[in-house]
Amino acid sequence: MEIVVKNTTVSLVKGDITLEQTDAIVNAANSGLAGGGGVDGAIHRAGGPQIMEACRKIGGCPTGSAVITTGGNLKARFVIHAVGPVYHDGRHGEDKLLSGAYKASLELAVKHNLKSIVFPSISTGVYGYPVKQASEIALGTVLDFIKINNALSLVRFVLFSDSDLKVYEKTLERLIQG
Ligand code: AR6
Repeated sequence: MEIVVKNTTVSLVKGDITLEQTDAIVNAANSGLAGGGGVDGAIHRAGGPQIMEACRKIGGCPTGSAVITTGGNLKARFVIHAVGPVYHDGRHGEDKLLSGAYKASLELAVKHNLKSIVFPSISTGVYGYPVKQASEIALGTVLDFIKINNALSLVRFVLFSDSDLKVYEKTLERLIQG
Protein backbone atom coordinates (compact mmCIF):
# COMPACT_ATOMS: atom_id res chain seq x y z
CA MET A 1 0.00 0.00 0.00
CA GLU A 2 1.23 3.46 -0.88
CA ILE A 3 -0.11 6.95 -0.27
CA VAL A 4 1.28 10.43 -0.86
CA VAL A 5 1.03 13.16 1.75
CA LYS A 6 2.31 16.54 0.54
CA ASN A 7 5.88 15.78 -0.69
CA THR A 8 6.24 12.37 0.93
CA THR A 9 5.28 8.89 -0.19
CA VAL A 10 4.34 6.57 2.66
CA SER A 11 4.63 2.92 1.71
CA LEU A 12 3.89 -0.31 3.57
CA VAL A 13 5.45 -3.57 2.39
CA LYS A 14 6.32 -7.00 3.72
CA GLY A 15 9.98 -7.98 3.63
CA ASP A 16 13.44 -7.96 5.16
CA ILE A 17 14.60 -4.47 6.10
CA THR A 18 18.29 -5.36 5.66
CA LEU A 19 17.76 -5.50 1.88
CA GLU A 20 16.40 -1.97 1.58
CA GLN A 21 18.28 0.56 -0.56
CA THR A 22 17.02 3.74 1.03
CA ASP A 23 19.29 6.42 2.53
CA ALA A 24 18.66 5.06 6.02
CA ILE A 25 17.16 2.00 7.61
CA VAL A 26 15.98 2.16 11.20
CA ASN A 27 17.03 -0.45 13.74
CA ALA A 28 14.90 -1.46 16.73
CA ALA A 29 17.80 -1.16 19.16
CA ASN A 30 18.22 -1.33 22.95
CA SER A 31 19.45 1.57 25.06
CA GLY A 32 22.93 0.07 25.40
CA LEU A 33 23.21 -0.14 21.59
CA ALA A 34 24.59 -3.55 22.45
CA GLY A 35 23.05 -5.57 19.64
CA GLY A 36 20.68 -8.45 20.20
CA GLY A 37 18.15 -10.60 18.39
CA GLY A 38 15.32 -9.75 16.01
CA VAL A 39 15.83 -6.98 13.52
CA ASP A 40 18.84 -5.68 15.50
CA GLY A 41 20.68 -8.98 15.07
CA ALA A 42 19.77 -9.12 11.38
CA ILE A 43 21.05 -5.57 10.73
CA HIS A 44 24.38 -6.14 12.49
CA ARG A 45 24.88 -9.47 10.71
CA ALA A 46 24.17 -7.98 7.30
CA GLY A 47 25.96 -4.67 7.89
CA GLY A 48 29.19 -6.02 9.39
CA PRO A 49 31.32 -4.95 12.36
CA GLN A 50 31.63 -1.25 11.44
CA ILE A 51 28.12 -0.65 12.74
CA MET A 52 28.87 -2.12 16.17
CA GLU A 53 32.13 -0.19 16.30
CA ALA A 54 30.19 3.05 15.72
CA CYS A 55 27.60 2.05 18.33
CA ARG A 56 30.33 1.43 20.91
CA LYS A 57 31.75 4.88 20.30
CA ILE A 58 28.35 6.47 20.85
CA GLY A 59 27.86 4.34 23.96
CA GLY A 60 24.10 4.34 24.36
CA CYS A 61 20.77 6.00 23.62
CA PRO A 62 17.86 6.77 25.95
CA THR A 63 14.57 4.97 25.39
CA GLY A 64 12.34 7.11 23.18
CA SER A 65 15.23 8.54 21.19
CA ALA A 66 17.59 7.59 18.33
CA VAL A 67 21.19 7.85 17.10
CA ILE A 68 22.72 7.50 13.64
CA THR A 69 25.69 5.42 12.41
CA THR A 70 27.19 4.24 9.17
CA GLY A 71 25.32 1.58 7.24
CA GLY A 72 28.51 -0.50 6.96
CA ASN A 73 28.07 -3.14 4.24
CA LEU A 74 24.35 -2.52 3.89
CA LYS A 75 22.90 -0.97 0.76
CA ALA A 76 21.49 1.79 2.98
CA ARG A 77 24.06 4.52 3.71
CA PHE A 78 23.04 4.94 7.34
CA VAL A 79 21.46 3.01 10.18
CA ILE A 80 19.34 4.99 12.60
CA HIS A 81 19.19 3.11 15.90
CA ALA A 82 15.87 3.89 17.56
CA VAL A 83 15.11 2.68 21.06
CA GLY A 84 11.47 1.86 21.67
CA PRO A 85 10.02 1.01 25.09
CA VAL A 86 9.44 -2.40 26.62
CA TYR A 87 5.65 -2.72 26.85
CA HIS A 88 4.31 -3.29 30.37
CA ASP A 89 0.62 -2.37 30.58
CA GLY A 90 0.37 0.86 28.59
CA ARG A 91 0.50 2.96 31.76
CA HIS A 92 4.22 3.50 31.87
CA GLY A 93 4.45 6.17 29.20
CA GLU A 94 4.89 3.58 26.47
CA ASP A 95 2.95 5.56 23.83
CA LYS A 96 5.01 8.69 24.31
CA LEU A 97 8.30 6.77 24.28
CA LEU A 98 7.39 4.87 21.13
CA SER A 99 6.31 8.05 19.39
CA GLY A 100 9.57 9.68 20.54
CA ALA A 101 11.63 6.91 18.95
CA TYR A 102 9.93 7.47 15.58
CA LYS A 103 10.08 11.26 15.79
CA ALA A 104 13.77 11.29 16.76
CA SER A 105 14.53 9.02 13.78
CA LEU A 106 12.69 11.28 11.36
CA GLU A 107 14.45 14.34 12.78
CA LEU A 108 17.86 12.69 12.41
CA ALA A 109 17.11 11.83 8.78
CA VAL A 110 16.19 15.43 8.01
CA LYS A 111 19.19 16.76 9.92
CA HIS A 112 21.48 14.63 7.74
CA ASN A 113 19.72 15.70 4.53
CA LEU A 114 18.43 12.20 3.86
CA LYS A 115 15.47 11.71 1.53
CA SER A 116 14.35 8.17 2.27
CA ILE A 117 13.97 6.17 5.47
CA VAL A 118 12.60 2.72 6.26
CA PHE A 119 11.23 1.60 9.61
CA PRO A 120 10.58 -1.82 11.09
CA SER A 121 7.72 -2.21 13.56
CA ILE A 122 9.65 -0.94 16.60
CA SER A 123 8.95 -2.56 20.00
CA THR A 124 6.47 -5.15 18.70
CA GLY A 125 8.83 -8.15 18.86
CA VAL A 126 10.90 -8.91 21.96
CA TYR A 127 9.60 -5.71 23.63
CA GLY A 128 6.00 -6.95 23.47
CA TYR A 129 4.11 -3.87 22.27
CA PRO A 130 0.68 -4.83 20.88
CA VAL A 131 0.94 -4.40 17.11
CA LYS A 132 -2.34 -2.55 16.55
CA GLN A 133 -1.55 0.11 19.15
CA ALA A 134 2.04 0.34 17.94
CA SER A 135 0.87 0.82 14.33
CA GLU A 136 -1.34 3.73 15.42
CA ILE A 137 1.58 5.44 17.14
CA ALA A 138 4.06 4.68 14.35
CA LEU A 139 1.88 5.86 11.48
CA GLY A 140 0.33 8.73 13.43
CA THR A 141 3.77 10.08 14.31
CA VAL A 142 4.97 9.79 10.71
CA LEU A 143 1.85 11.47 9.29
CA ASP A 144 2.06 14.33 11.81
CA PHE A 145 5.73 14.82 10.93
CA ILE A 146 5.43 14.84 7.14
CA LYS A 147 2.46 17.21 7.24
CA ILE A 148 4.73 19.93 8.62
CA ASN A 149 8.10 18.85 7.19
CA ASN A 150 8.59 18.52 3.44
CA ALA A 151 12.17 17.24 3.39
CA LEU A 152 11.59 13.50 3.07
CA SER A 153 10.44 11.95 -0.21
CA LEU A 154 9.90 8.40 1.08
CA VAL A 155 8.98 6.87 4.43
CA ARG A 156 8.52 3.12 4.20
CA PHE A 157 7.59 0.48 6.75
CA VAL A 158 8.92 -3.02 6.15
CA LEU A 159 6.79 -5.47 8.08
CA PHE A 160 8.01 -8.96 8.74
CA SER A 161 4.71 -10.87 8.47
CA ASP A 162 1.50 -10.76 6.44
CA SER A 163 -0.51 -10.22 9.60
CA ASP A 164 1.60 -7.22 10.70
CA LEU A 165 1.32 -5.76 7.21
CA LYS A 166 -2.47 -6.09 7.34
CA VAL A 167 -2.65 -4.36 10.72
CA TYR A 168 -0.52 -1.45 9.47
CA GLU A 169 -2.60 -1.17 6.26
CA LYS A 170 -5.86 -1.02 8.21
CA THR A 171 -4.46 1.62 10.54
CA LEU A 172 -3.17 3.77 7.68
CA GLU A 173 -6.53 3.58 5.90
CA ARG A 174 -8.28 4.67 9.08
CA LEU A 175 -5.84 7.51 9.78
CA ILE A 176 -6.06 9.02 6.30
CA GLN A 177 -9.86 8.88 6.37
CA GLY A 178 -10.08 10.50 9.79
N1 AR6 B 1 13.21 -7.02 8.69
C1 AR6 B 1 12.08 -6.41 9.11
N2 AR6 B 1 11.50 -6.67 10.31
C2 AR6 B 1 12.09 -7.60 11.09
C3 AR6 B 1 13.27 -8.29 10.73
C4 AR6 B 1 13.84 -7.96 9.46
N3 AR6 B 1 14.96 -8.55 9.01
N4 AR6 B 1 13.60 -9.15 11.74
C5 AR6 B 1 12.65 -9.00 12.69
N5 AR6 B 1 11.74 -8.09 12.31
P1 AR6 B 1 12.37 -6.91 17.51
P2 AR6 B 1 11.81 -4.85 19.58
C6 AR6 B 1 10.54 -7.58 13.01
O1 AR6 B 1 12.21 -7.99 18.50
O2 AR6 B 1 10.51 -5.47 19.91
C7 AR6 B 1 16.55 -6.87 20.15
O3 AR6 B 1 17.20 -7.91 20.81
C8 AR6 B 1 9.93 -8.44 14.11
O4 AR6 B 1 9.15 -9.49 13.54
O5 AR6 B 1 13.48 -6.97 16.53
O6 AR6 B 1 11.88 -3.35 19.39
C9 AR6 B 1 17.16 -5.51 20.44
O7 AR6 B 1 18.54 -5.60 20.69
C10 AR6 B 1 9.07 -7.41 14.82
O8 AR6 B 1 7.84 -7.21 14.11
O9 AR6 B 1 12.50 -5.44 18.23
C11 AR6 B 1 16.41 -5.07 21.66
O10 AR6 B 1 17.01 -5.57 22.83
C12 AR6 B 1 9.88 -6.11 14.68
O11 AR6 B 1 10.87 -6.39 13.68
C13 AR6 B 1 15.04 -5.65 21.47
O12 AR6 B 1 15.21 -6.79 20.63
C14 AR6 B 1 10.58 -5.68 15.97
O13 AR6 B 1 10.97 -6.82 16.72
C15 AR6 B 1 14.11 -4.70 20.77
O14 AR6 B 1 12.83 -5.27 20.71
